[in-house]
Amino acid sequence: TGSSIPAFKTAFLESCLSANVLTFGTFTLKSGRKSPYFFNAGSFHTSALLSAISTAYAHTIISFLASNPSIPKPDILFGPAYKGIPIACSTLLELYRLDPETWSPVSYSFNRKEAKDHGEGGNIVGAGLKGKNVLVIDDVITAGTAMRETINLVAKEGGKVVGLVVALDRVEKMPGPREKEEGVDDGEPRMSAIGQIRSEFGVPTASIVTLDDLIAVLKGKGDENDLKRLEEYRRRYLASD
Ligand code: OMP
Repeated sequence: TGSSIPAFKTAFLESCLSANVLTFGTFTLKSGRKSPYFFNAGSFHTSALLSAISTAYAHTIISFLASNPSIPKPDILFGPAYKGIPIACSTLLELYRLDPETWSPVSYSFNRKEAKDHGEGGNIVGAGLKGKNVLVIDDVITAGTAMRETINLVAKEGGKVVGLVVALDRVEKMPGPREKEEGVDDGEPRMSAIGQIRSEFGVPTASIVTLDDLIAVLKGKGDENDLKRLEEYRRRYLASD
């Protein structure tokens, strides 16, 4: 129920709803799934919204690190291009504001989408990743494809991913072989994309909110029909962990 959600999560979701960062309709996802909702981090483009999203990320990161003492101190906050870029920069500023002692030695960086062969060269803008502890920050996880690409990219640059933080964990199960080939879900239970990454790469993960938090906030407030479609979608694709 809504009462069990921390106030900052409710506030974050309410900002997303009022700014249409969260929208309802029919959306084809990167995974091919047809979703009744979509989270567009690109719509967080006003100063007030940027402040709201970076504050929510910063609080999530601080409690994530506090509750996972085995995570080494991050050297870098890495935001994958494109949507991760303003997120990483603004969140690092907010972390510094909240706790300058811990965060002043930390840098941000991000990747170029296009390879650059002149000037300073390389595919990374900001701090280099070689030998560094990298905390990855991104917008959404669905099937985990984007996150896997980022993990590989950081490894290729010689960095070590020490944690992953997203705004929204859609808590969807991994696509099975039949879904990958024919786009048809076989109805079998499967682990979540984030859970799979956590166990496969041994990397701890966190999210500001999940689909369940969104459903809880929408109850009694949102459009009945949207809510029904969200609950149906959740039943169909909900992960087993
Ligand atoms: P996966 O790579 O399947 O985990 O999908 C995550 C990516 O899909 C995100 O980084 C976004 O580019 C995009 N996405 C959204 O931005 N919002 C959503 O609500 C859903 C997706 C998506 O396509 O799954």
